[in-house]
Amino acid sequence: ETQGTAILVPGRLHPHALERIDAEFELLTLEQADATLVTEEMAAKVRGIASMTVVDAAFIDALPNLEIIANFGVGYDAVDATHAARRGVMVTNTPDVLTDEVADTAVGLLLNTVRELPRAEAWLREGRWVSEGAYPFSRGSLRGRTVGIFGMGRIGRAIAQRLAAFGLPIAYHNRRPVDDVPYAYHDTLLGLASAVDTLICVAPGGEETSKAINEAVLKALGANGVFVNIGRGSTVDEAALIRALEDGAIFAAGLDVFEDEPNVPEALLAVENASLLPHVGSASVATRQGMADLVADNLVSWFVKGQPITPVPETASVTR
Ligand code: 8YV
Repeated sequence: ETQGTAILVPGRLHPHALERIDAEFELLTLEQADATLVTEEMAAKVRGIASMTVVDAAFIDALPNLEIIANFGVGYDAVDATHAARRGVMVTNTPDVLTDEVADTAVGLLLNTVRELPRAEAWLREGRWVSEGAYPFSRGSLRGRTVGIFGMGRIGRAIAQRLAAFGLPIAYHNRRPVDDVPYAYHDTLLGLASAVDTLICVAPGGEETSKAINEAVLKALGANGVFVNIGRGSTVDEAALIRALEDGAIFAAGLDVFEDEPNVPEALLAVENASLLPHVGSASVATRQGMADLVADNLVSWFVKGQPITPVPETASVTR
């Protein structure tokens, strides 16, 4: 059932995902997900997409026999899932397999931010421990902080569990309150930001959350405020964040994601009170292998059983 079924991979994809798709299906590749690059042969053949790039409505419409888009990543803001649902096209993502990895990264980034650990290591490596003595005491600490989590999904919960074990009180904002968590719910992001001094953004990207972390939210965190983002750069008004860091409206920020990756604004590189990572939240060999397998497994399950493993909510009711 899968042999001979054409799967299109536009842009780059994890090599293990490519290998699996090549072994189980007919693998077609395209430089990028651009509707004008789709040949007549492709349009006739392609029944599935595996990708980690933007898949917009025009690209979906250029493939009339498309049945499924398997997104590499739990965040699928790059895929127009609403349009896919309208067209009866299934969309899958890669939840669960990366939850603990990303939560671990979030805690590491938070510690790096408040305790300046990367700067302290640079101090040692630059020989300054020898020439100048001890690294200055970090002005920040995790001790005494109250944590707000924006996005109480799988990863939000995993972060909350970890930080609760660190002895910190936890509160959260989410579209809806979550039944089975013991943390205080705030029905607005501004309300949450006013109640905490440490805000961790795990919310999905997309229109609904675009620039949700704005000047008012950052101000509400206060001068001791710390903002950590391991969700999507689009969720933050990056210019407002830079101003808040520059003028001391907040204390510090730890960022794994940015508005225009891989381009990080000079102004962010220039501020001392930011810890910056190149979108490595899920990027261990083992976790990326698990994500690649889930992409391939979703395609196999769809074409063999007529059901994917991890459909996104927008397309949960799409059937073959
Ligand atoms: C990936 C991610 O780097 O899962 C996600 O949502 O952001 C990361 O794990 C990304 O999706 C791959 O492009």
